[in-house]
Amino acid sequence: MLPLVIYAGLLALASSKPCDTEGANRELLLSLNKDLLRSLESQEGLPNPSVHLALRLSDGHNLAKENELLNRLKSDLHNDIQSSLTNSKPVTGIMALYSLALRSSCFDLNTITFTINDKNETLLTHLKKQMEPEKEHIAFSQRPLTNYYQYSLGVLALCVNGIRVNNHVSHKLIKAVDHEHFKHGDAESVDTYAMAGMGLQCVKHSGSYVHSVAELDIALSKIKQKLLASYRTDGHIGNEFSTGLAVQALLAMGSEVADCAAAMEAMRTAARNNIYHNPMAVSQMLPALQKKSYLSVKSKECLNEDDTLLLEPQDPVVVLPSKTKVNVMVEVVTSSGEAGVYSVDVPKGNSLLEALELLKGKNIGFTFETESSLWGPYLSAVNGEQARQSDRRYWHLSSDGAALTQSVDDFKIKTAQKITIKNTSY
Ligand code: B12
Repeated sequence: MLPLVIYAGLLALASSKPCDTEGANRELLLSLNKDLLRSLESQEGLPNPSVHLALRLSDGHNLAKENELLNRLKSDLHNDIQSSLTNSKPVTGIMALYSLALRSSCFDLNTITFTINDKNETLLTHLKKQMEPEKEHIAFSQRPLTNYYQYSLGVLALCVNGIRVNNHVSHKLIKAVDHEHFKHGDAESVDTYAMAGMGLQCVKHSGSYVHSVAELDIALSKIKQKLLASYRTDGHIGNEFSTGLAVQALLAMGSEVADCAAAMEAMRTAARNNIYHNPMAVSQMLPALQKKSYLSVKSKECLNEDDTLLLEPQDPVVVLPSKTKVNVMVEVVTSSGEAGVYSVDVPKGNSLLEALELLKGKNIGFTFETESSLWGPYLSAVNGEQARQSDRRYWHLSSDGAALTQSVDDFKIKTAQKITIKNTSY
């Protein structure tokens, strides 16, 4: 009897941590999936179509909560896009994400319409129309009205929803790959290469690009090569926040899962180290960890879905402010090159946003404004000076000379440092 018990014990040990990586990975996926679902409870502002998309691409579901989010997208996000359209604001990216979110729930997109000048047209007709001024803008200034990331999202969303993408629109994207026009600030934008890769791969599958298939293939292999060349020694492609999209794109472009293994492991390590607490970050990496891409939405049927994803009640986490304070020097460099330096002591662990608020409260001439975005608060104005997208300017953030890879809200102050906020053109 005793040997049997020992044997059973050994078996149980062998099938649990730390050697059972498959089980541990499954648990990690489940916990990320739950984090994303839980983010809906605390979500302020507009419902996030990227979160919906990721929930729908997951293997496990909570159909009631997903449906609730879908309804909020159809009302709140819809109204917001309608009001942007009325005010002639470009909406390519958000409209594309909205259409992908609806498609991921197998919702009939023909029933979704927007009105401009009393004319009611479907979402996809509007999206197709949005691509025209984007394309015209590229023709005279080498860049879309919004950015190449949103332009690629537009191509992807139209194609995934079965709409034929205008050959000239695809051609402009192919040329931009060729001329290496995908920048994020002054660095290459891995996220944009990834999104363009998924968009163009979809166009290739659809067989609608009749300009030159060879040209399309060259662009796709260049994108693949760019993504693979962006592999860091720690396994991330680009940075922690572009790796998810990069893996999605590589998978969509036909790479073997094994070729992405290092990147997947890097994302799992980052997830265990709580790097992905922003729901937007989780929404871009979770599909990749489940070996899916936004292209998978095209074949989604929404049949016999698992509905077992439940959220256990959680004890509220009370974070007491740290008694230790650290000094933050904030340097502001305006568009004319003028620099001003401010100093503030903040509780260790506070966000940069909290530090800036403390600084503002000192009434020593420092002010700032933020705008909400899918990634959280975007710093839009400092000391009354706006850095506008329309002027191709933004407030670039760095800490001791290293560019921040997170928002003012996500970046936590752990040590004394100098933050530089510089009005930069791009
Ligand atoms: C284009 C882009 C920019 C452009 C935006 C203007 C433009 N041309 O449209 C520029 C170059 C200005 C920019 C700036 C920054 N960016 Co940027 N950006 C992107 C990119 C490639 C696409 C965003 C987009 O259009 N999304 C589609 C639309 C539908 O979504 P949206 O939320 O409405 O889009 C707006 C916001 O995303 C906002 N935005 C852009 N970047 C950032 C970054 C943060 C932190 C926030 C809160 C908002 C924000 O601008 C978009 C257009 O209006 C994403 C890549 C990605 N994976 O999402 C990175 C990305 C969002 N950016 C990132 C970062 C780090 C920054 C900076 C903080 C860099 C820095 N060190 O200064 C700054 C923002 C500083 C600030 N003032 O708050 C990270 C964010 C990661 C994170 N964990 O938060 C991403 C994911 C890139 C990456 N892999 O590192 N960015």
